[in-house]
Amino acid sequence: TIHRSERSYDAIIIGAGFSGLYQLHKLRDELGLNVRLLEQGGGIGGTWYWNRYPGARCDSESYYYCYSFSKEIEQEWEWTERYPEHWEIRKYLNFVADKLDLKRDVQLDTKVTHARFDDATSRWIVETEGGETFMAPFLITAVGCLSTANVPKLKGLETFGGQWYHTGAWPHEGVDFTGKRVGQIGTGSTGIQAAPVIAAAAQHLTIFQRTANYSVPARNGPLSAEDQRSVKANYPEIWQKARSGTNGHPFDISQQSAMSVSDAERNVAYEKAWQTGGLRFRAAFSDVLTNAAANETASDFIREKIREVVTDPDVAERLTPRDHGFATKRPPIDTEYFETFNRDNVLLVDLKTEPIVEITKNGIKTSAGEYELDIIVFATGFDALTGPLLALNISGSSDQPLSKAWASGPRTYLGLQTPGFPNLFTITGPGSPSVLCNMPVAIEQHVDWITDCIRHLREKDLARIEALPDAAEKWVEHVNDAANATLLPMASSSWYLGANVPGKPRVFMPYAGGFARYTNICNEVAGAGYKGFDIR
Ligand code: NA7
Repeated sequence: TIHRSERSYDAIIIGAGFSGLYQLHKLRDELGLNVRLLEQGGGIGGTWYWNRYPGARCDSESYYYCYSFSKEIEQEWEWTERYPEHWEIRKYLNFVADKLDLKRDVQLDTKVTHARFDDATSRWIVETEGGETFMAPFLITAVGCLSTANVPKLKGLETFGGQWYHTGAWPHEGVDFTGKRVGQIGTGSTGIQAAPVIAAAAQHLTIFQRTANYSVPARNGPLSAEDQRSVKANYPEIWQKARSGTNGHPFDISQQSAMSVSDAERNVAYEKAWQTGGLRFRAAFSDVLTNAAANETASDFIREKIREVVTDPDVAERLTPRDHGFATKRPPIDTEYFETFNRDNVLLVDLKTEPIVEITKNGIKTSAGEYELDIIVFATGFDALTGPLLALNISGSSDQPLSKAWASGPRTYLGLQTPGFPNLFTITGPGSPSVLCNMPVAIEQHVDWITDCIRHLREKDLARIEALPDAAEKWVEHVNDAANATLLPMASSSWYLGANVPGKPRVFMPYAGGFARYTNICNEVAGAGYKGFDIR
């Protein structure tokens, strides 16, 4: 049955963040396609539409956490701080969308509930919560990697008498912490950003920590006019550097092994990197992420810093990470995180020694007793990478559900396509390097590749492209090999492995072989007529 509301397009994009907006621009303005972008939020911004928790800020530096495809945008836009806060990123994306007149093809408040590939017509049929149906030969997901909130299923949460919030779905009107007793669960990147800001506003903050974490000072601050000028004059080199490295950040990683220098020299290098701050700390030596002994030197340096900053030795001890090496989980960066534990109104609860028993009407009960709270903040992360895709209820050729194809972990080719799901492209999908990269640089590469691929198909009058099972098999193997060449799979509680979500298959999901290497592989595949894909 054909519904009156059924509408046909050349391509449907899901998600209006960095990925979806750029993909819309490329397909519409370069290929001349008729495109509809569906977005569940009430505004554009993707992840940054939802992540408005106190202290929410990007860990990539503002001058390169942005698009590189337009010189005009690059020159016109002015960032205010070294790291952009959530509102500034939304403002930027709105600026870009207005400039390129993207919003007329973006449909907000539209949640996709199902997407099904119709073999007979080689088209995707997309259904929304509002009962609309959209059809297009190409479906492109731009749903992000860290967009499906993970709220732990704690006994009694429904009985809690106060308010609770997940950081990734923060109320737009904000939360007033004045005079409140707040409990925060989680000490990942998000919790580490939020805690100092909440502590400053609330009457009292109790931080419930399961795994102690490393963090490096962000050293945030305003950008001077001089900084702006110099960045704008040097963008070609900045982007060139970002694209030719391992992680899409335009800074050099030292060529020197941490094990090739004396203890004193090593400390000088780490101290300098500590003062520089942010994700650049990792770049102090070449082998921090590949050599366990080298990694231990970085870990030790930070452990020592924690002991220096935190005045109560017992609290410092509980804050000291021991069960994983620095940056084997995504390394947080902070503004006065460890200092926060020196405040009189902040208490650390170590869930390794006193696990949560249940949530009560009055607060959180651990094995050691009850903590009375007015507000609980879940900084408990996301069902990363696969979560947002599985939530779309995608079924491919022969009605095969994606959940079944990925039952034992995601299996993609290049992170961009999955066998059995023709004409479906997954921007920043599992098996791509995106989450280990400065995201916009990775996104632009994915989108450019997808656009070239669709251009190729249309020029050759081809209707269908599908990753071959064998190519995906080999890619998954390569993703595993690349991960095993690093220390990253060793952090057993990492979301890279899906370990933060109970019951999720433990598979190392991101491609850790390096961004430049990944780009070369993608280009080779395309250059060889889309090797590893079945094209009809
Ligand atoms: P993360 O990095 O996944 O951190 C989540 C935190 O929440 C982490 O400390 C977890 O402890 C903790 N957590 C998760 N579930 C529970 C339960 N059930 N009980 C207690 N504590 C729990 O998420 P973020 O939002 O901080 O950051 C996500 C990414 O966003 C980040 O990596 C950047 O790329 C941007 P655990 O370590 O698992 O023991």
